[in-house]
Parts: sequence; C-alpha cells; structure tokens
Amino acid sequence: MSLKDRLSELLNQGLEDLKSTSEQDELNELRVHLLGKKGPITKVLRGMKDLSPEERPVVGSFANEVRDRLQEAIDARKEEIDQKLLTVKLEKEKIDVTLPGKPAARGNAHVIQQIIDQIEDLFLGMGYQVLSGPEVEEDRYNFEMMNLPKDHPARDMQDTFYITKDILMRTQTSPMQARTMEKHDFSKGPLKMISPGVVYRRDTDDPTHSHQFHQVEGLVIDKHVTMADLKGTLELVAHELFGDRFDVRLRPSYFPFTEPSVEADITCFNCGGKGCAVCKHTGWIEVLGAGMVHPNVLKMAGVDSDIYGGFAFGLGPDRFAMLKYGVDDIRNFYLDDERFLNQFSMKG
Ligand code: FA5
Repeated sequence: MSLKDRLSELLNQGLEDLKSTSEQDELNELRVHLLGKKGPITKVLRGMKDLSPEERPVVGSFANEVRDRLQEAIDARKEEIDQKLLTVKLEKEKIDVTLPGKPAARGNAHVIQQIIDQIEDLFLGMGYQVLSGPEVEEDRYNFEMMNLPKDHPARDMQDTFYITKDILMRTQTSPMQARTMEKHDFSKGPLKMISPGVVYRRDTDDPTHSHQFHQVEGLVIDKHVTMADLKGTLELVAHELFGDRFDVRLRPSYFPFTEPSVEADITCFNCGGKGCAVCKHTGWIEVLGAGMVHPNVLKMAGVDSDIYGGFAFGLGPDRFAMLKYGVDDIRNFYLDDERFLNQFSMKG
C-alpha cells in the first residue's frame, strides 16, 4: 500500500473512531494516539525518507492535510461533548423558581445604640458636633485635666481599671471635654459637642450598675452660658426621650470638674416613685451628672476662664434604656441574648 493510501486509511479510521468517543478522557486518549509522536501518522512520515524527491512534497503536504482534518474533527467532537455535558448538568440543576425563598435574618441596632442615635439626632438638630474619643485613655485626660490630680480622694468615686500607671480604661467620657477644648478655636465661635462612647469601672454588677456601660458627654463653652441653659437642655433631653410621663429632679451634687454640680434623677419606671428594689427604695433613678465647667478645667485646657465658661453633662444611656423600656436589670443589655434584644427590633 502506498504511503498516501495508508494516510487516507488512517484519516478514515480516525474519523470513524472519533464518532464513538463520548467522554473527554476518551477523546484525549484518541488525540494523543492519532497525532502524538508515537502515533501512526508520525510513523508514516518517517517512511518518507524512502520516497523519490518528486513524491516527497506531495505526500508531505497530504500528511499535513490529514493532520489538520483530524485536529478539526477532534475540536468539533470536543465541542459536542462539552455541550452534551452542559445540557446534562443544567438538566440536573434545574431550580424551581416558584418555591418560597428562605428569609435572611436581618440585623438590628442594639437597644442602647438606638437610644444613643436618638440623643445624637436631638443634639445635631441643636447645632452640636458629635465626636468620639479613645476608650484606652491617658490618666492625664481622664483625671488630671478634669481637676483630679494624683491622690485626689474623689478618684475613689470611679474605681479604675489601670493598664499602666499612666494609661487606663476611661472611667467616664469627660476626658473628651479636655480633648476638645484643647483643640477648639474660640475665635471661630462657641464649642458645642456631645461625645457618646463606652466607659469602664471596677463596679460590682447589680441591677443598675455594670462594669462596662455607656455615657454621652455634653459640653457647651461660650461667653455668658448659665445654669439655666443647662437645666433647659437637660429637661429637653428627658422629655424628648421619655415624653411627659416622668418627672425630672435636679439634686445638688459634687464633681471635681464642675462647680456647682448637679445630678438628675428620673421617676422610677418600676414603682412610679413609690420605692422598690430597682430604685433602691428611693423612687428615683439617677441618669446623669452635670454642672458648670470648673475654671481649673478651662485653664488646664488653655481656655481663658475670665471670658469663657459653660456647662457639661454626662448621661447614662443604659439607664435611659431601662427607664424607657421598663428593663429591671442593666445586665440584660450585655448578655447578647437574642430573645431579649429582638424585643427592641426596629423592623416593626
Ligand atoms: C460621671 O461619670 C461624670 N463624668 C458625669 C459628669 C459629666 C458630671 C460632666 C459633670 C459634668 P457619674 O459617675 O455619676 O458621673 O456617672 C454619670 C452617669 O453614668 C450616671 O448618672 C449613670 O447614669 C451612669 N452610670 C454611672 N455608673 C454606672 C454603672 N456602673 N452602670 C451604668 N451606668 C452608670
């Protein structure tokens, strides 16, 4: 048989064999067999050296044609097999779009965050800035610049988690007073800010105390700010958050960084003022401390206390949340129990 006939035979046989392949592996094997270095075509080509110079290019070009046709046929078959596999896969993976979907669980702001958001909205509406400060704080800002030098007895009012001698977990948001006064340019106008955040104290947990809780600091510094401005602002907050159901009382108090100082109490939600375990039988729950900023605090922050003065307050949103929703134990807010937290869902 001539080499050309042998090549024709190989072509026909190859095309025939391709028809019966149905898997990618099988097809690949056949491709290697037909076109590979050890395949029959290569073998035929090796025999070309025995041909006459006239025959050689004719057979050579025919051999190339055979290779090309086989390659084309292999590609076409590969395409067919891929298509078939895809159809089978699609058939298997059919989805029933009429089935009801699985509802995705939606998150929700924590109830205390909801209270903070409300407070922020209220104060933003009155032209205050909302700022945040570090929870790991310097003793200098947390105490010293708040008129509480080292060894001052009033440091005992806030039992502290110290990290080093000079670094601590802030016990209050009041350090933000010093931090903002230091930076404020009073030639550009008054300073009005609130600063919400988490604070830490070595308090023993009980129904109204947690060792980690929230505060919102408030500070207004300008010329001619009076105690009446403070009282009006605090009453506005109480009524905005609780409506008129509750009474607010201001009690003289002591803070080293304000003079005079007050504490604000709100009628106990649990007993309506009669006295119960939640309010320690006083009928009132203390929600904030406040007062007129002490001249020493102004001076230490570089503010001229002969010209400027103002008020500051530190309120406890955890206590606000207890009052607003009648929660009788502050510890519930920190247990991460979804059954409890979902009661305050905003999803309606
Ligand atoms: C202060 O922390 C002062 N920095 C507040 C202040 C700011 C006074 C500016 C004057 C000027 P006091 O320790 O009372 O004060 O805490 C303020 C509020 O935080 C309390 O009224 C209460 O609502 C809340 N609070 C205090 N301790 C706890 C606690 N352990 N758990 C939950 N809330 C607390």
